[in-house]
Amino acid sequence: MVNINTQSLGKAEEELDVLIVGGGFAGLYQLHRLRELGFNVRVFEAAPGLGGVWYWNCYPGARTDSAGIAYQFSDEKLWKDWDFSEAYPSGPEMRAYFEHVDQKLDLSRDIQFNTTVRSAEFDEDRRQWEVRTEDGAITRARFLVLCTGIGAKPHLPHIEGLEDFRGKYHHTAAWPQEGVDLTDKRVGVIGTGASGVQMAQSSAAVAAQLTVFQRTPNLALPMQQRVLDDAGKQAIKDTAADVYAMRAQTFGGTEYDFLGLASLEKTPEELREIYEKQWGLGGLRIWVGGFLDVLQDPKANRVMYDFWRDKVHARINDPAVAEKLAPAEPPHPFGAKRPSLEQNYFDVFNQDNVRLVDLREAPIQRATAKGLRTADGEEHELDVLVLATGFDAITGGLTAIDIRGTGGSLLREKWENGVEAHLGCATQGFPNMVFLGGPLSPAAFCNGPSCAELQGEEIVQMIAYLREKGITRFESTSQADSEWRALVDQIANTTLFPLADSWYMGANVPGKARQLLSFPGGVPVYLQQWSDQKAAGYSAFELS
Ligand code: N01
Repeated sequence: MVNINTQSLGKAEEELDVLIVGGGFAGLYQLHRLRELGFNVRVFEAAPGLGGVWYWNCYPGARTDSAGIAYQFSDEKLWKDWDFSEAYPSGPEMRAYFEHVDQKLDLSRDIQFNTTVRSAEFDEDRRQWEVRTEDGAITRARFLVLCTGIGAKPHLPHIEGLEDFRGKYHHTAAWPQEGVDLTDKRVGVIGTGASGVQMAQSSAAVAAQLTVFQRTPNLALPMQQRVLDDAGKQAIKDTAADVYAMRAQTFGGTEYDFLGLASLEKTPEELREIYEKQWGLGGLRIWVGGFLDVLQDPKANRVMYDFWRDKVHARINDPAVAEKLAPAEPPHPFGAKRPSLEQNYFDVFNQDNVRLVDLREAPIQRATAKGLRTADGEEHELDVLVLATGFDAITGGLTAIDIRGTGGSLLREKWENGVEAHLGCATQGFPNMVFLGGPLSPAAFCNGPSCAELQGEEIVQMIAYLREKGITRFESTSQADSEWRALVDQIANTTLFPLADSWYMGANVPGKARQLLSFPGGVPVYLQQWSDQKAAGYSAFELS
């Protein structure tokens, strides 16, 4: 459709049908499928390797919180000769998986690594995006497909005096690729989200002293990790096709779905039995595979919280520490912040070399040459400080790029007071541009590879439709964008998500607009909306 110019990679102006930003699950799916359909397509990836978050988040102990059976592509030629060694794969194994995918699908030949996109500007006359990379090269593409994911931009809180600290400090998402030796070191971890929980587990095993700086307890759930023997690996293959078919039909694009709507219709004994069973199965099941009212009704939520709290208290020797990790009053409704999966997170606080500092009691005052000083006057001496402080999640990867749409308007300015985006994939003023796993899509509530494929396939189909009809420009409308946002808000307000200060709500980054940033209606409802759009010839978009 667009003239192909085969000049050397990125150095001169180059014209593509589709330019994809990001080489994680979503970007790779786009590359593979669009190439299959004959589009001239390329991926720009900032890292030297594949995997997106799995490349950057190489901190010790990183692993998936989704079972490997669902956390991979559904293409049989990829899974039939691939095995994870554990039910929940480690970071290094995820990286090996991406190499396997690359080898099977021959992806790298169309991926430009070490290429950070700085800006993108829509050229109305040519109906193309003009994309500039860090090295100054310009690439033109009819369609810009942004696959930057939910965790592309680390959140680094301001800590007074950090430059004075004589030890090393690293954010978990910018962990040195060569690793950091924590053996016999005094390690401090700020943050108790998924990254902090995993860092705490891995550091506690080797550090001379681990200090966990907790602002909000993590209502973490048992992973129930297990090593997969040959029979376990075969069982995964035997059920793979069914699992992949199921992903489009379950709320979170996972291998299970909610058990029912109303936990409170069960007797306490029945409910306990169900929760015990789910606890034993492990994973996020008890959260997005339990009862819907737990996420909607404060009473049902409290029953769940109390069940969780009893379990945690039973594992911690010191009642005062137990109370900080699992307080009598919930810090927020259960599940309104993303629960992490833990293996021995709570147990490490029984070790002599592990200490919990409650930042609600004594906030961090400043960094010193030796460590961190808290408001109670104590100086916590450290050799390594780990910033497990999360991300400017969901929107950060997009707003970090200077994206200028019609009339030179900047995406980051447009979204300053909140995001409006039709189907969570496109927004008025930014023609021929889509984002995957972005704001107002199911992203945060959807198993990554599932939505990379399910939302991704909708995007592929739409681009193919445009080509078939000879349409060279599409744009969302203000009306479609605001109606979609209203739908997200309306569903959100039936849930308890807005009650927590989470990254789901944009509340973890000071100054960021507060709104539920992911579509909370579940994958099937989301896909139905796409299907309606498709049937109507994508009529909510302006096509020309
Ligand atoms: O980030 P987070 P994350 N002073 O935002 C604390 C995915 N992920 O990287 O809760 C002190 O959850 C902050 O405290 P509070 C997954 O979807 C997945 O851990 O705001 N503390 C919080 O405890 C996950 O949900 C995996 O009070 C400060 C922590 O830092 C998402 O990415 C692994 C602070 C940040 O937690 C994000 O997870 C990793 C400050 N100034 C990530 N600022 C797996 O699947 C922040 N905090 C395994």
